[in-house]
Amino acid sequence: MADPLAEMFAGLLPERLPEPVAAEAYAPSNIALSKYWGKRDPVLNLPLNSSLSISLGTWGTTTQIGPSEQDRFAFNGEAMDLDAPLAARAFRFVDLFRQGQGPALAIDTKNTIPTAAGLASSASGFAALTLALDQTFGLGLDRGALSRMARVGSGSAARSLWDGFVRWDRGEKADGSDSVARRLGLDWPEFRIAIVAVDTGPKEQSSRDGMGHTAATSPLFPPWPDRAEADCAAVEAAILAKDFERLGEVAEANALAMHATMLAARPRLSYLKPASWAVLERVWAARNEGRTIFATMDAGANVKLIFLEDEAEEMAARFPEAQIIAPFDQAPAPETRSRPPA
Ligand code: 2P0
Repeated sequence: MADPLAEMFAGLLPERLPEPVAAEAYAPSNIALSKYWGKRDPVLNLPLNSSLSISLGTWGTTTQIGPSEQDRFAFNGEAMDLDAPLAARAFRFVDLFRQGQGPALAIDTKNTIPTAAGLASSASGFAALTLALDQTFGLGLDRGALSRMARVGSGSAARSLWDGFVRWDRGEKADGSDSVARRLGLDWPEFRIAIVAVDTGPKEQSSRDGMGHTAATSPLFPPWPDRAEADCAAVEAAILAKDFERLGEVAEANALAMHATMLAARPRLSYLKPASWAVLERVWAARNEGRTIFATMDAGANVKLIFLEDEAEEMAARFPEAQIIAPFDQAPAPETRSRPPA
């Protein structure tokens, strides 16, 4: 088989797909504390470095799939044209599952992330779609296999198959079979994440294009993969030791280093806007005043703050505009992650 993606999915799926049944699945969005930025294989969507995230509890995507006379796609309750970018991308992924066998499917997907938070949702979207496809065909695949599949839809989706802290291992193998995510076996109930939404409009460039452009043109990119790998190990160690200061320091430095690679790209890629920098200045001022609050930023202008519950009052006073998430309080029980509809 010449197509490595078809080969990968054929290796994970049964030869004949069962008839689809109605199914529903939920997956949370996630924020990386140590970032994925750059691919070692753009076809299998394999990362240059490992990354580690925190899942966002009830902020995510619920996807229903059922048999249909023809393919249909609805997003947040509105039917979409199948050649609209979102629907087309979703069905390209569905076609990897269908392997040319083609039972028509109706997909209805809804985000539970407040729109004003301005968070991208490809991570929870592809994770929920993968879980729902597993259910609709009654496959019962293990989470590792589902994580590898979701990764093909969007890299960060590999991490959205679990609650809590999740590490996506870079892996070494050319076929990507060891590039898989797993949950760290530790809860941190006091851990908080706050979203400071400074710009909820469309972003300058998709993450996928931005990553490719940075890797291809930024003179600061070559040292990034090794640095990011070391940061990921340091973030994991800090979480396992529940050393919040160490975690915050490395996570913030890692995000800034990623943005530095983008700023040095030619031409420059600047997701951060003046309002983002203003939030960062407030975070650094808070730290100078002894507060234990750190920042991280992704491929967009919004700033995410991390802190522990004992800083909640200070946080609310200093960042009244922030939306605060308690990822371990709000996490639905694992058995509710993927279920047939009532
Ligand atoms: C992350 N981001 O680790 C990093 C930090 C954005 C900045 O993963 O090309 O949409 O679909 O694999 O997953 C966003 O990139 O990229 C992302 P593709 P994806 O969260």
